[in-house]
Amino acid sequence: VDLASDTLRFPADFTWGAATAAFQIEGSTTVDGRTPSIWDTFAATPGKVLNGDNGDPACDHYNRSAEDVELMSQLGLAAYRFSVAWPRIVPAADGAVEPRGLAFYDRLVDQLLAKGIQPVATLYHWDLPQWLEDQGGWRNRDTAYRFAEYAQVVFGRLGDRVKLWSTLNEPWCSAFLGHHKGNHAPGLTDSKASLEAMHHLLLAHGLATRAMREQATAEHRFSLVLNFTQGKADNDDTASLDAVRKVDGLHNRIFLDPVLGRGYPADVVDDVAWLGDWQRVVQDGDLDVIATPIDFLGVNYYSPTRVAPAADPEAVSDGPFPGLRGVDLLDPRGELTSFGWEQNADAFAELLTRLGQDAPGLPIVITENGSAFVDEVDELGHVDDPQRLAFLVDHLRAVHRAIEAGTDIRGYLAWSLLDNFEWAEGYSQRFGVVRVDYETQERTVKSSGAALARIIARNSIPATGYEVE
Ligand code: GBH
Repeated sequence: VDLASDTLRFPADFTWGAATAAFQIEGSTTVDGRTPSIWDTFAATPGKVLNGDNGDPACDHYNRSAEDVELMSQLGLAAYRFSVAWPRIVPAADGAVEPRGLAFYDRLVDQLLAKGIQPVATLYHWDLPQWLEDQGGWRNRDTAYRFAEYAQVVFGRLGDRVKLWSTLNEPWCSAFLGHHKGNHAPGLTDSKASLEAMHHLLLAHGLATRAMREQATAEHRFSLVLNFTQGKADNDDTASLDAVRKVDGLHNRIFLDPVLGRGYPADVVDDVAWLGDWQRVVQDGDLDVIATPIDFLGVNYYSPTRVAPAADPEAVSDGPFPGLRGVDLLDPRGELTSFGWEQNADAFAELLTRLGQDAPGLPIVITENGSAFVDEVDELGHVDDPQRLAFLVDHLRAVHRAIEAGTDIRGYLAWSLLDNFEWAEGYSQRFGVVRVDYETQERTVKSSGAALARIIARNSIPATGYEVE
């Protein structure tokens, strides 16, 4: 690391890339035997997704993967994180495997390898087959076993070429946004059920990791991708620190601790006990399965969470955290993204530094980080997005700082390669470093994307300012 100069250099073997997810980019939702996922159902339900948007045609990536891989190659990506659509692989309750679904990912992996791009596969990025939801979805323990079977199938087909695997993307969102807040599929608002879904998701992660490890070689690396936030209070009195503790517990620790073999954190279990006995779904041996060792942790980070102690310590907090009481969730601060999220790279550095201390010896890959802004296309067809570039550079400085503080961070994958279907916000929020024109499907590398390419080529960022030569 180059301390003295005006350049912040990343470790020589640092892996640069970008990420996407199946439902957000593929389109072709009824093609080659695919059946609906819970997100197809949710999007078809009036009022759930902005403007009535749905997964078709999205970025038409299903038909354009060769072109998109070429684009990745032009950007110099060393790695590409994608997800596999479960309803393409196991479309129906009979459990039969759909060869055309597997063939798509098989081709994608070959296209990536032909360009020297390392594939990073995520098995579940929120698109649960609707047939499984009809059997109770993540509220049903059986779904965890079905997931392990599906993982084995995909690993069996791609594992000869894909070395880096993640089981779930952000089970916090699947469990809590999907079953408590209800703004994500399947759209339930049952707090206790959301904790049961959480347990089954974590169980699914452990079972799938075990199943894949049985077929694995020494080169394979298994992981779970969690979304983290950093709780922030204005004061450091006991009540403020307790508000931070609660949000940290229900966002970060309730997922990370059991995976690290520490079980569900006692303080959080205590905080949510008033919801009822969700731990009735925890069976003997489950925590051992969930604690199956992972080789790296995928960290997704977007923004901090501002909190203050509530006047009434019993008051139930509105928002995404089941069972949270006595905490006011405050508005984000400063210049917000178009999504209304706070931009706070210092909080990212704090989070990463703490993770390095809390989980020593566990390598971290930043599996998502990025920002949504309203982009303008100028007369020349260029997209200049200085705000997205500033977000990128600020957050890379945070990563660099955390590495220097001792956190073992192996790579950074920008969210996202392409503008795409932003869940409940439909196509209104653009996170891509490449613009997608949804009428023509034309791709245009934004100025942030061009800068990312230069950052990758240099393996460094400027210490100050946002000019990337
Ligand atoms: C990720 O989710 C997803 O993995 C990805 O698919 C998605 O496109 C991307 O980020 C951008 O959204 O408003 O109270 O729910 C990030 C999900 C973002 C969830 C911040 C929590 C704020 C809290 N997180 N969000 S709340």
